[in-house]
Amino acid sequence: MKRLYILAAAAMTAVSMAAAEGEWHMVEDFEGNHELPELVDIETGNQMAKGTAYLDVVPHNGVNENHAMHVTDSDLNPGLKITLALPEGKKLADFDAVDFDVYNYEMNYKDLYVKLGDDVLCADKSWQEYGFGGQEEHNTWKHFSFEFAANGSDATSVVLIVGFKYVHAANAFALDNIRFKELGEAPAPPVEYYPTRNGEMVSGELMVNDFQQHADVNIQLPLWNQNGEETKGSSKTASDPADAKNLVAHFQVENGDYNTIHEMEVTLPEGKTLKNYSEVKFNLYRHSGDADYKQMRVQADDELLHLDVDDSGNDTWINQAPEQQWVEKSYAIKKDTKVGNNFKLRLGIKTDNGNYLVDDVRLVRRVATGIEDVVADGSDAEAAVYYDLRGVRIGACPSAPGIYVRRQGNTAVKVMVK
Ligand SMILES: [Ca+2]
Ligand SMILES: [Ca+2]
Repeated sequence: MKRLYILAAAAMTAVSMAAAEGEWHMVEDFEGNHELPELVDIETGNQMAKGTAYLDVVPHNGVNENHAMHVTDSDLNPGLKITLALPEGKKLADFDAVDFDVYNYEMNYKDLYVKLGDDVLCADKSWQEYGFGGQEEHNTWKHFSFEFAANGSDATSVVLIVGFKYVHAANAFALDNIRFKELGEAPAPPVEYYPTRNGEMVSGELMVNDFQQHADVNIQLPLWNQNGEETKGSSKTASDPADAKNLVAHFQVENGDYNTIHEMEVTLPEGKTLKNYSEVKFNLYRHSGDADYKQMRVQADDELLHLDVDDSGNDTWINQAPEQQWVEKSYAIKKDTKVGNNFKLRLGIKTDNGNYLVDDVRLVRRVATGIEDVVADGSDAEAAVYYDLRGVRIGACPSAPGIYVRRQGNTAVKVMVK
């Protein structure tokens, strides 16, 4: 099959526009004012009679004056219970992970326990995984991080308990740098856009540009200014509001110059020129807010194919289409067009305030539709050629009864076969 080419950078794969990982927010670093946490038994949740939680200076990451919450002299299973105010304007539902640092003074082989609100995030896990080992981990900081199921809670504060099981040590641990991670936007699944049909002939229409070859949204598309000046506005591939797998050209401009429209390079199938086609067709979708009553311009290279004008040739500004629905636009190509096999097709609404989509630019194959066409399409051929009244070539002298057109050289006559 002969292919028609649109000169444009075609992305090979549809890439998902994955959102960035959510941001971490420091919720408690124990450097400012804060309430003293409760010391609780992690088994029972009850306040502990024995033990102390106090603000201490514990150097961290080269900061000698760093403060952390220090737990000493407790009974078994001590946990720090802290009510955390979430960042201003945020609620629990905005977060899906919590992390913090723990300093081990002299605990040996102890398992971490973490509870956030009603959710136990860490319990009965081995110290190798979540906790501290022997002497080699005395006087060291460790970082722990837990995801939690995003819940719909509108709460602006939440209770966190961090503790250790079976702690006997007089000098247990210190807690610092409690952070919450904001939900990252869910990565968008990659869209499988439809394959391009550019160059294909369907129902007598040659697909010139369906924009599918770009295989992604936000690909910049060429524009053209009718006065040869700098173009105003932008045209990019976008997803069809009516069909996410369909890519379209999205033109947008504010304070535009009325003279900037789309441009696409077209190479017709071998041996064809523009006069082999009778119409330019494309689909138009006006977004809500696209300025109404503007002029449509369609041209091939420097040859104007269409401009909205009245019978006297004066410019007219008409409603091009209803908002928010696809409408097919169609513009005739004159038979005597001089445009060749390769040209730049320029089309669009001349507007100062545009927000519209174009898709499926195609050319309708010209067919001889009657005697007039047959005659006008005369050639130097010497042999008689017959056509039916629809302009379809019959070949040899027809045998079926009917009226035909016989063309010989540049002369055509109606003949009747009885
Ligand atoms: Ca600190
Ligand atoms: Ca398309």
